[in-house]
Amino acid sequence: MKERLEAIKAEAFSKIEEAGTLDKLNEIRVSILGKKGALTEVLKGMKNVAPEERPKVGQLVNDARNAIEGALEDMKKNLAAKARELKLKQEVIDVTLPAKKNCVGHRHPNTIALEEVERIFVGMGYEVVEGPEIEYDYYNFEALNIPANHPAKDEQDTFYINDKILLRTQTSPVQVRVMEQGKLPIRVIAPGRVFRSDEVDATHSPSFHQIEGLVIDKGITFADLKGTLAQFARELFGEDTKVKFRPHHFPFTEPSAEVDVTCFKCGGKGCRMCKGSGWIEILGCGMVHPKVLEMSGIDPKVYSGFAFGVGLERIALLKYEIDDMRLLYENDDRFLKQF
Ligand code: 2NM
Repeated sequence: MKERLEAIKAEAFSKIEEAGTLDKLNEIRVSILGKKGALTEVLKGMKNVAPEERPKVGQLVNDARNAIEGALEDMKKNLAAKARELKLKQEVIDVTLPAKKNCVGHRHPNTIALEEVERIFVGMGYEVVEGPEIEYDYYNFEALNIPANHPAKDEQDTFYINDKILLRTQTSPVQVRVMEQGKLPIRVIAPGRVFRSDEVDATHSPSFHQIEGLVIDKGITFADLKGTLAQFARELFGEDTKVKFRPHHFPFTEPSAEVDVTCFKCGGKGCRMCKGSGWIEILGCGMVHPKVLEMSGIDPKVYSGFAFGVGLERIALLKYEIDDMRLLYENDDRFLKQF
């Protein structure tokens, strides 16, 4: 029995010494100490040992087990340390490698212009509102006093889904929805994507963006409109900017006007930017038509208001002196990075 134990121990020590990996070491543990292991077999043989001998033999088996477990544990620590050392060696950082370029995104010129316009109007107490891009004919045309025979309604100009539903051609329908809610006074701007069946060229696209403004309260006059837009122009194009209102026609406003600003490039003397005139057209506006107020449930005898609409791309092209609108949609990184 004693010799058998010595033999098991010797074999165990030599196998442990040669194990080399933690997996192999575990296999060795099972083959000796496991249920069917060599040492366990010896314990099972105890029934053949004389009763008076059993404590002594039992002690020997325990000693052997402890010695083998100790050797296993030592080798385990040893192998774990070696594995860790190897891992550290493999994961060494080469500080001489060129760094990975950190490509930070960039706001689109449209977004920069939009945020600038929003900042100006929010600063004057306006709220920014949004609405659906797919609209009812009612909100896009009828509620804005645009009659059925108006050229804007032509299929040549508007994308129709069916005879009642279309892609909005302006963001005014958002403002109709605000007026319908009946909470007065109103002071909102409605930015967003609009659609018109236009051929693509340097100044046109079938999908572009508008920012429309609407103010309704008791006693709002054309003077409020002029003061507001003059302030807007000064904040957007510089303190010395002047505005000029030219009579115009829109079905949804009366009176209506188009607004020019003094050319921020030449200060009004005339240059390439303003095609020699000293003025640049930037938006349309007017006093909201009484019929429009009435259709949305606002009493035109009590309330009055003004509205305006400005093309976002037009502002971005002017502000950044871009001469072709198509550049805004190509998403060429080299172009976008410049602003
Ligand atoms: C423009 C020009 C003039 C306008 C009118 C309205 C509403 F909903 F109040 F009737 N919203 N926007 C308006 C007025 C838009 O764009 C060139």
